[in-house]
Amino acid sequence: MDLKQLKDFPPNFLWGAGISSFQAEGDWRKNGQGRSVIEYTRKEKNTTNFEAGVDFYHHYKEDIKLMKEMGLRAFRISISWTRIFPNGKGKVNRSGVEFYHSVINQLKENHIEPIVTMYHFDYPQALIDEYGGWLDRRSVIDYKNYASFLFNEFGDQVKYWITINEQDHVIKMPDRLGMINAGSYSDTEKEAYIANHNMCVASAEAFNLCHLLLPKAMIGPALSYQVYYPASDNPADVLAADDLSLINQNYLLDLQCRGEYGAVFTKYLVDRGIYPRFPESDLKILKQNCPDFIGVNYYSTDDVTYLASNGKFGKTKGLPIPSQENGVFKKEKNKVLKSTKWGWAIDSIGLRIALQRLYRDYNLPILITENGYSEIEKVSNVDGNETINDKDRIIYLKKHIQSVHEVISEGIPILGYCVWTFMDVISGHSGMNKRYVKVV
Ligand code: BGP
Repeated sequence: MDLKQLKDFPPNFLWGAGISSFQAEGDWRKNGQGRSVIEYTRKEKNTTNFEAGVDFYHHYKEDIKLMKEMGLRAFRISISWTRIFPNGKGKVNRSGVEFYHSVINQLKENHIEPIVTMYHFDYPQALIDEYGGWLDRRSVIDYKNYASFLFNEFGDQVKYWITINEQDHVIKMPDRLGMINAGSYSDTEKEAYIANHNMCVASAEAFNLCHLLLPKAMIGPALSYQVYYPASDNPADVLAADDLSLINQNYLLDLQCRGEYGAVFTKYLVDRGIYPRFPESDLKILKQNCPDFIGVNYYSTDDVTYLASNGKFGKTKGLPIPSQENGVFKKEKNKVLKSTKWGWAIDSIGLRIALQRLYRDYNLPILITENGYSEIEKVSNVDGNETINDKDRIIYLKKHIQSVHEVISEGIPILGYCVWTFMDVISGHSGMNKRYVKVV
């Protein structure tokens, strides 16, 4: 609906940007850093790997100075678990700890609020080698110990914590779970939901620890949240859009914010024989320990039609995130919205819908942990100066921020907005060509 008047953004609104350790830092396996699954992750053809990153490790002081000049009030970093514990647990690498102290101090000195993600895709390879990582219950203990170390070490400086980045994606990407030889998601669905369960219990343990040790801090997950539109007014498509929203994202928030699998999701897992086995007491842990906010990575929306089983019940297609599942849904191209070169629909109203739905369903403050526009930048010469025309990105950001402004005016508590990103980091799958910032 149109709003008659907009409220001001709150004075303490976290106007920020974000990066992740593996995309930005570089300094690969130097200064004591251990191996992570990222080293073995599927890489698109002809793309850069993450070895050098964009050298944030050596340039963070200059970078933070630039952030200050830009007026950033918050910066989301992720801590590389294997810089702290090269083997995922046990012996601490002091040089890694000092690096993050220095980054956080530098941010604080420049009046930029650090937002710290504890694990952003780069899971310790040593834990995979030892017991299979998230597929084994021991992963919960190791994550809890890692979280406890971070809270004790950095807790006096860091107020905003993010437990796991995009768990909803990680469980559907076998290589990020350390299953290097896994063929496709459909081969490994059972494992995905075991990993998902362990991650949820680990997160709940971290929420609990954070609340005990750092009562003034706030902690929450960051998930990739999309809006799914029915591609037609056929009720079967409306149901498919709801179903996809449940099996891709709401299932996770139901577990983390309500401590329950939910009736429809339980039936989905049981029908496919992939409901994980776990002790009954886990549900108590989940119910008693909920996040203080929801972090949202929002880029685009999708249209959805119903896809009949046709004798292939539960068969999925599309990697790493399925684009269809027989008996549930099939994604379709939206006829109204434009897309980026990577096919992501550009939809600022979708962000407003996403924020409204999240607040309606979970009644928690929301932090926009990622939002941004990717492009293949073309340098052109204007009056003897090399420049890039990034008009489309400016429009994208303005419109998305307008949506945030509208939901704030509707009374929905939004803690901040972190653009992806401030620096020219390497894309998760598409190397250096996919850019989120203008570089000249
Ligand atoms: C999110 C990740 C980020 C970042 C972003 C953009 O899923 O949390 O790490 O990569 O997507 O995606 P991409 O780099 O593939 O364009």
